[in-house]
Amino acid sequence: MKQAAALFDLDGVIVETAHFHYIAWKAIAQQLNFDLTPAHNEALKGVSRVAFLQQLISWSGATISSDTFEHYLEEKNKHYLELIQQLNPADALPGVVDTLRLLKENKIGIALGSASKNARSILERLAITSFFDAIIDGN
Ligand code: GL1
Repeated sequence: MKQAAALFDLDGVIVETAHFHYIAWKAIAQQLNFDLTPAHNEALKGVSRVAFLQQLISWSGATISSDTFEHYLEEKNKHYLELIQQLNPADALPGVVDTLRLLKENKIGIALGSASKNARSILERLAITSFFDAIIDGN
């Protein structure tokens, strides 16, 4: 028997997190003496953390060690996790919770597909984790 399911992206679909990622990436870019603009950020939306940093380093022309690379990844994520502390259930984009509820009532499977490694933390902040039958994230 075929079963219907709905698959959601996270960033920009369930909640607007792009500005938080941008603030955190911009702080790393500054350390590389690179001015990360909203246009650069837009071009990398949906790109994984590692791939984003690789592109940032390429744009900046900097050469860094693998230890520094790892350090930047950690620093960016620590900053991002601090920023998303301000998210709460009211920040789910309009219609998201109603749609999830409707899908649940109609026994339609609900899945999340996101490149973000913080997807579970975001769903928790929005208090909507229990709607999801499957979570496929950057991990
Ligand atoms: C990663 C990047 C973000 C963004 C998301 C995809 O998130 O760092 O800039 O491109 O993937 O929505 P995260 O750091 O949460 O794994």
